[in-house]
Amino acid sequence: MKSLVGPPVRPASTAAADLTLRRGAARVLLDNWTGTSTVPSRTLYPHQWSWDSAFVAVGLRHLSVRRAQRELESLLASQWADGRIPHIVFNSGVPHDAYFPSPDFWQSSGAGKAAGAPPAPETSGIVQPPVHALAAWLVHRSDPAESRRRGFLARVQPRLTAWHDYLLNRRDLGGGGLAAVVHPWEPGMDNSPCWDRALRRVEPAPPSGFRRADLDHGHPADRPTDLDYGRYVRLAGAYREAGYDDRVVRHGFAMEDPCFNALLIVSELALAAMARELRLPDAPYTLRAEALTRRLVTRLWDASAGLFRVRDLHTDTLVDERGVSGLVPLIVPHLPSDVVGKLHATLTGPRFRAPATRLVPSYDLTGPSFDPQRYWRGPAWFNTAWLLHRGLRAHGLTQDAERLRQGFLTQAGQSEFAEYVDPVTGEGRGTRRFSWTAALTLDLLCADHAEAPS
Ligand code: 9WN
Repeated sequence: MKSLVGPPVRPASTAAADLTLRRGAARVLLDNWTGTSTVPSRTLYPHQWSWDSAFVAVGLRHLSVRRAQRELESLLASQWADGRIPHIVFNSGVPHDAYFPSPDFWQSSGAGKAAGAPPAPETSGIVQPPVHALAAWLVHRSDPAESRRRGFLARVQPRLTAWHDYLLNRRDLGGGGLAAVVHPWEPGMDNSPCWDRALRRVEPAPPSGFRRADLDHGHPADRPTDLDYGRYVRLAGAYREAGYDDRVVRHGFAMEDPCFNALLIVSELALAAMARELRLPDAPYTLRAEALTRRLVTRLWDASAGLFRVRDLHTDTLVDERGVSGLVPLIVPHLPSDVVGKLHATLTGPRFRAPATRLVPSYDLTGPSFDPQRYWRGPAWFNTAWLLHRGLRAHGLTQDAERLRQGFLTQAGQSEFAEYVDPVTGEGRGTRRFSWTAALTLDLLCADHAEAPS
């Protein structure tokens, strides 16, 4: 492996550079806006994605609070009656062959009808990490008067509560009080080495049965392999055949993911803040956040490794891999102090080397499966860096937070708002003009970082 370079240095004329960056980021969001929401990328991801929309709203609030509200509300309009927020909301104007799996694979309005899928629009049947309530709260905070005038929180709060209820009731597959993910696309870190062992149990769907559209736009060396895709298709197809009913399906993949559950905790705290604003009782949310924090530590913390692990519910064991997902719980405000200290040591130690590396690698730099290029197997992503920036600030680690922020802004500008970067060289990877990279750039340039909750 090439030697690690120091953190990128930002130009002396930072004010001028920031203005250029801000304009560039705004341009990406304007170009990727469809009229009701924002596509992650015009080419690779031409529909609305769930956690992307939440990150996009966090950035859009600095351009137009109304548009940020719309972004979230358009996603919530496709929520299923059982509370789930689907990971993709399909744009009916986009041809089916532009993205795989397309609506005719998921068949939400038919196969998902009993589980409460809306008759339109078509959606996927799986979910993504619950960062939406945090995003909604930040959108509210950026202009509380406008938010109150439009009754924004009063409209979104019940839907967000139903979303969390779904996760805590239907997705507590391990019985330990955490939400489980049932497909590698659900934690949003699709081909992380954390899933490798569990995926070996899944018989891949034959490649002749589907055609990948991602390779029309992405480089095969950057994207997941065909074998991984075959397994993704098999798992999603089995869920569809079971009517997306978590009460009857036997999921071939069931994991408790630390990032997913940490975001649930901060989003519960955001719901508590919303409840106070709406003069509703906040105790149900604060109590749930406290209980979830205890369970996160009990079920997923590995003190000897100094990070949170994924729990495989098929074997009821912790997965022996170190991914960035295991660091993201730093964003949880009420963690025990020894956990915070060890997480910080791991983040800054030889396995992740942040913020001395480019952002934060998605996987242990010294791990057996590290690959600086391929998707979630090493490359550094901007959304996880943004979450860790919030985590560092939440625990008073402001110097490292500021270094990470500076590194983020430099990489975003140099890579033309890339989807992710090589953590060693900083070279941009994946698609460019990627929406959440632009949105979170705007947030790191414009936000008052003292806003609560963390
Ligand atoms: C599958 C849209 C999404 C992100 C995910 C990222 C990638 C999709 C794909 O793109 O996943 O959902 O086709 O690879 O892994 O986090 O939400 O940007």
